[in-house]
Amino acid sequence: MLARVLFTFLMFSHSFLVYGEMVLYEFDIDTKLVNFTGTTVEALAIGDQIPAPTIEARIGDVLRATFHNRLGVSASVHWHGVLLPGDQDGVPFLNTQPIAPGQSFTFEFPIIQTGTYWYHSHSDLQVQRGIYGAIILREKDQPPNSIQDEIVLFSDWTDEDPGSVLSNLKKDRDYYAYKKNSVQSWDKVLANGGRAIRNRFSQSFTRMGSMDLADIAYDRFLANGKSENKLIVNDINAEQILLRLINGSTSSYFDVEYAGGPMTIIAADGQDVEPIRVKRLRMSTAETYDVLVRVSAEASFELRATSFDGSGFSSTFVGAGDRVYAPDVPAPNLFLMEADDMAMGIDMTTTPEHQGAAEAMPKSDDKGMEAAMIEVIAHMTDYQHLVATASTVLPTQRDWRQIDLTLSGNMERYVWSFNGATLREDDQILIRKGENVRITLYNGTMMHHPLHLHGHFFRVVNQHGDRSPLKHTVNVPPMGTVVIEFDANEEKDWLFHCHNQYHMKTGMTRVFSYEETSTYDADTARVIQPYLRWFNRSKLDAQSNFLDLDYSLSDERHGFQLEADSNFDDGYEIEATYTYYFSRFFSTFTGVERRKHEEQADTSYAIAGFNYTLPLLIDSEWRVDDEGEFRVELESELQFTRRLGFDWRWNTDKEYRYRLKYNISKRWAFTVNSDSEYGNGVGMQYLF
Ligand SMILES: [Cu+2]
Repeated sequence: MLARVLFTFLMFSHSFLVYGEMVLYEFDIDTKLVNFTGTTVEALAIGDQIPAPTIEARIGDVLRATFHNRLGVSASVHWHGVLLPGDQDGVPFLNTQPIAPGQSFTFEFPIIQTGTYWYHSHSDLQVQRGIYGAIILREKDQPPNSIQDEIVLFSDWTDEDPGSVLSNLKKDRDYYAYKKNSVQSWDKVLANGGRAIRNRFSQSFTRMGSMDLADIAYDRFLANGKSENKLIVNDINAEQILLRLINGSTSSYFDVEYAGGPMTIIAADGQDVEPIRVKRLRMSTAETYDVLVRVSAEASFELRATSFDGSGFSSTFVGAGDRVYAPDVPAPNLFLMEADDMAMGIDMTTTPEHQGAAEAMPKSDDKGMEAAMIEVIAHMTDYQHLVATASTVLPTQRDWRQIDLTLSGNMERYVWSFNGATLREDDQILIRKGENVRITLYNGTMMHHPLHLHGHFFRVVNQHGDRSPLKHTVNVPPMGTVVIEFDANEEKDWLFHCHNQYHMKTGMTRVFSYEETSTYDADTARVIQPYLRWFNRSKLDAQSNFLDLDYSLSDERHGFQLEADSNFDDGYEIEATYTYYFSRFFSTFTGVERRKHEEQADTSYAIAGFNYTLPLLIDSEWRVDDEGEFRVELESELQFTRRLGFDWRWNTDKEYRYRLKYNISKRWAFTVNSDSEYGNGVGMQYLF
């Protein structure tokens, strides 16, 4: 169905805004067939466009936007970074009702800020399917001779249904690493030499596991909905234009570089900052940056946004002349990268030195460039260089509330959380209107997390003290600590979450509630978080010497497992257990086992015990049965190459199973095994 787009201005004279205008938008939210890869698939679109049409308004205007949901499922629209009344924020169930199928919703709020922002669905994983667009909020009066500005909205695309992406991540953390050929196997560790080997041992010994940049293998990276995008420079004599960069991806970070020379950052997350010149800019998911770039009548300069795992990029060519390409950004070498490097923002793949001052001098008549700008930052990966244009110090003489949040997760089971608890388990953080809130964010995981607070700007405390920049989204690198502070000047309830949609939906979310005015209902956590549900992670092993079915159903905290194996002759073993996961490293279980060994008769036992991950990432199971028999079992696996792996298990009853596995796809593998009970054999393994 074609979407209707209505765009009118009305004078707004008799109301509370004496100088503003009512800006009206009206869109359908509907499905749309797209073909980004050669395959046609069904996506979701606002106004029949991906990205959605750009919404523009000026400070003092009232924005009234109506959305008609033509989908068979409910939808929502959140205004990312826009300050507005809570009931317009668009988080379903928390502060705005979802737009039910066939229903419409009209948002209406005054515009009280300027800058580059974006809007997107906050329902399910609809962002991944196309429901995102740009917002430009301008000054009341456009300054004379103002420079041409253009949106460049980056995103990531997979032909696969995002719900199935998440189920696959729940089955195996390396599900997409296999597809991307980025499995961190031992052949690569060895090829990278001594330091990589030391890293691997220390990461296994400390049980941290290896560094991970991106969980998902994307089919395309897009800029304004295209792999290759063109921007026309209107004025042939123009020397520079303003690019409003938006990372509207679902879970990608981009390294952005411009072929026409350093970009001058003048705003971050819609807020003005002192201009700085940057050769390569790391953009976390959901951040925006306004940058000035040089243009030329003779050249078409490439703006390249490379996914920071090196798996692909989008190109935007600015201008109409001969093409000038941005350099390739080498894929980072995860084997040589240690957590400290990432926490400090040092990227081992780039030259750490800044460019020489002479080379970096502003071209000819870039007036107004300050001395500080002579320096060009080679690769900006954190916020140390951002300086607000005025003091951002919070009101003095107020109470401070200190909140400590550890970003936590279990990559193996793909559960993400704060302080070890998902939203469903620990939902609210209470604050009071009129206090200053300081949050110390410590990232205890091996991934980056882009954290976003609704309804407020926070200061990201950096070396510039009083002039620490204001942002709405902040990256916390692996093992890194970031301190943010905000003025609690709102009411009711606001979401705080990782903007990696797959992390948000699996638990890394909290609600900031103003004590006196909160309307939060604990039951809503379940509804906000539909992906905190049961996931299946199972394996079938059909071997010449036995058949083994390993079936597991779990949510973030509980698991039910059924393991059955048999040689269909004189031996079998069936074990049914319930597991409670306390942490990444520790879980307890209880259940029943029935087994028969060769000549012996069938016997059944009740069993109970715990699992604990030992250094070198060896899983240990300590169990006792109702006859007082005690058993310890150890198991682990080694990935030699992308396809070739080895796993083993051994227990104190002298039972063992060794298996060599050769993956022909992520789900199917040839296996050769040796089992103490069933002897030797060959067969196939299937992951489902
Ligand atoms: Cu995250």
